[in-house]
Amino acid sequence: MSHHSPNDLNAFWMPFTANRQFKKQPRMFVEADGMYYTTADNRKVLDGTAGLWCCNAGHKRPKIVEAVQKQVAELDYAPAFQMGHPKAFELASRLIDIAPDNMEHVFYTNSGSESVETALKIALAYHKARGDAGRTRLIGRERGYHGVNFGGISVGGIVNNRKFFGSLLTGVDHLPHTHLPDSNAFTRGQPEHGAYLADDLERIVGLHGAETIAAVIVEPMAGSTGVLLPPKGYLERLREICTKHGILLIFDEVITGFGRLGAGFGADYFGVKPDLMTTAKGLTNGVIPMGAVFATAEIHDAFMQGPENAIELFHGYTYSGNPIAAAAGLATLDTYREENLFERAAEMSSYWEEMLHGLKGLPHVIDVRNLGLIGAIELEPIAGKPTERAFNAFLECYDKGVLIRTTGDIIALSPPLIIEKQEIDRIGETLAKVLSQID
Ligand code: PXG
Repeated sequence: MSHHSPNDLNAFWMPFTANRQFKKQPRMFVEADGMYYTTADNRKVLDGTAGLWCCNAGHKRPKIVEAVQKQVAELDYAPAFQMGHPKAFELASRLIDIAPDNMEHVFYTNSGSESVETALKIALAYHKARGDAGRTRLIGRERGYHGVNFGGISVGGIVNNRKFFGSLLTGVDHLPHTHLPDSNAFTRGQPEHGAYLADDLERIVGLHGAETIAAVIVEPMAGSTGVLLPPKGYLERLREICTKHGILLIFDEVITGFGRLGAGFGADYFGVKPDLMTTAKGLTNGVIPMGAVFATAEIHDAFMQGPENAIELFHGYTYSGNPIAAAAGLATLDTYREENLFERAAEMSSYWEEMLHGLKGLPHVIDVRNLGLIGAIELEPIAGKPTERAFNAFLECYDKGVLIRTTGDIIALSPPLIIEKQEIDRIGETLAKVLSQID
């Protein structure tokens, strides 16, 4: 098959990309299959990142391809409001089957960012529906990533994602992040130190009054900021304090959902139950945009009052529960189950951990972190040139046929859950070579 690259790249303003650098030296994928991308210059690139943490079953999976093809030819679109179609209901039931057991309802969105906005709005409206309308504050965390819409960047804590965009939501406060390199560097799995950081929520409650706080939102494991793991006991403590004060706990599981940690969801892996859970990405294996917010019966039922013909929640999207996305979601769940991919991720995680921690001692490496099929290698930044060292590692790895992600000077890895041991070896060998070569 031949692939033509367009010779004018100017019109497309690319997201979260160094546009001018990219357009001078474009990196184009034209095909994908299993663990590998094919580039426009016909090279195979091993996918060390599952696309952007989303293609958990790998690429071009036959069931998913077929389901999408079939669905688009059968029912392309059905109105999302006041009308339904069977697959959206079937998928919701299937999602509830695999979700933590306190989750009983699903609200569809089209992305992680929309799932976050949806969960924050549900939290606010829930308290109002119960006559507790004074609870309007939202608490996020430093270095948190909750997508790029206004609610998400307000509760989020990544400085560059916030500081260019005005005053954001009011009534937001932040917990401290959980990165303690002095005590936790090179820990395998969850770090020992830092559970006390959750107690900062008590300080925030003391400052504002619990009766003003609607919800706390955190990633059970912070991905985008460079893989910051929850210290042992930290999430349990957050849960305890939220429950004590009637504050809803939202887990943003956009990355940790659908097997990434070797369990269905982060909530399962850590054994801590949130009140709301935001997901996207792995829900459809990244194939069709779709997100879902999971809610407890208690939250859902608080809305189900008043006249039966009245709308209970004034929220939703044209593409909520879109038929093609729902078909992709169903086939994705089939694929995860038939191949036991969540269990597989758990089984592979110790081999994965060995590979990552084998990189300790290489030039520039100041920390290695891992959990499930996630890994991070933190590099010492080049003095005066933050991000440059990691970005060079990214370019070198790409040349050598391995796709990695970088954020700041942190390399983040999150391969499809179908990865084989020799592919883990290949990632390790490539990183070792590149880290020894680059400045
Ligand atoms: N919440 C979390 C926890 C996320 O990780 C979003 C919300 C937003 O999802 P959407 O679908 O709106 O992008 C995310 C997305 C990276 C990377 O390389 C991470 C994300 C997206 C793109 C790149 O770290 N996370």
